[in-house]
Amino acid sequence: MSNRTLYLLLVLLAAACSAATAPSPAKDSQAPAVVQLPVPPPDEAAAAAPAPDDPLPKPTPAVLWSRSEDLDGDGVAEPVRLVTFERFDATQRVDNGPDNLPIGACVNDRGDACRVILEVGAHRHGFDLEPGYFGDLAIKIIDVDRRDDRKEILLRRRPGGGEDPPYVFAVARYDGKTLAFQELWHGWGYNAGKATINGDGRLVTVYDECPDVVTVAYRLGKAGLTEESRQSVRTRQPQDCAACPVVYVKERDGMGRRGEILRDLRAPALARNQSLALGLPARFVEPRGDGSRVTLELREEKAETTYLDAVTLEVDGVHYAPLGCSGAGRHCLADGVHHVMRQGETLRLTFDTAAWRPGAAVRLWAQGYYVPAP
Ligand SMILES: [Ca+2]
Ligand SMILES: [Ca+2]
Repeated sequence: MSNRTLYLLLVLLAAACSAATAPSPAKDSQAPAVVQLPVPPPDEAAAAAPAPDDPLPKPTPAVLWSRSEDLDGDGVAEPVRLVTFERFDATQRVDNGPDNLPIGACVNDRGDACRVILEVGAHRHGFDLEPGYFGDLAIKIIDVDRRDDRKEILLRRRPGGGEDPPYVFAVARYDGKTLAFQELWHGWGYNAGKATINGDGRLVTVYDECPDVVTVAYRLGKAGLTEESRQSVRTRQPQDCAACPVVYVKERDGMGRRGEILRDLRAPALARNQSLALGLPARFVEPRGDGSRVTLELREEKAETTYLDAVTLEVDGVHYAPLGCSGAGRHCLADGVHHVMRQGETLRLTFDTAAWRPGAAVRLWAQGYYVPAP
């Protein structure tokens, strides 16, 4: 018999004896009968009666960035940190600019978001990064208005699930009592997005959405940044832009834009099979019976006409045709018969695939071309 079994047996015997021999005293009116119990070996004592406040080791966040800055203008510097409990790939992408943190992508089992926490003193604000090849995060202290004593924090992120995604900005402010976090509007366009300040209380973002450039000016006030103006100026001819149908995937909370397909294939002679990696599959692959379902849309948003010969979805190396395609069909088979999409038109496609395996790559393939329409 082990020590443990012996101990439990003795406890049970002691309890049974006390119940059988002693009339139960009214609780709290009398001191309870003291029963001597054998003391179990120390390791078993811990297992049998864990202390209720037994502290579990707390995970320590990784510090991605830290500074000491007087943000609220009271003459005392606040500790400012960006921390995370996630793991990051520290490979720095050269196209992400010199001021970004060395974060190539965040790595986690969920595969749909990485949580980062901005700390100013005891105040915290958590926000998500979209992991992926283009995932990015940059942070710096800025002074939007040199005439006040305060400083602000500019954060730049880049959704990693698409291809050549834009840069997305947010501004955090600390007034000594609260930490406010404000997302700014962002446009689209390959690698688009710049934010500038010159200390006069304004912050300006510029997005090159070829053929137009969108400039948004904000003014800093008590309630944060308020949009002051938004201008869209045509700077190039549509036929000079790399345009093509935009790919959206059906996610839990709507359609998520993922990039473009048939990029740069702007003439019949350039027709070929081209693919777009669809990152963050955890967001859009729906379990369905023994398999999975993916729903996506191709939208012709620009002044052009797309000629789509065939579309397939590749999951884990296997190509799937859209539902409703059995052999021939305008966008089902690469046979020179095209599905034609004009500006404003959408083609919704559903794919039933084998069960998705976490970590498997998902890629959309399209055969075809487009013709710009000025
Ligand atoms: Ca301060
Ligand atoms: Ca200031």
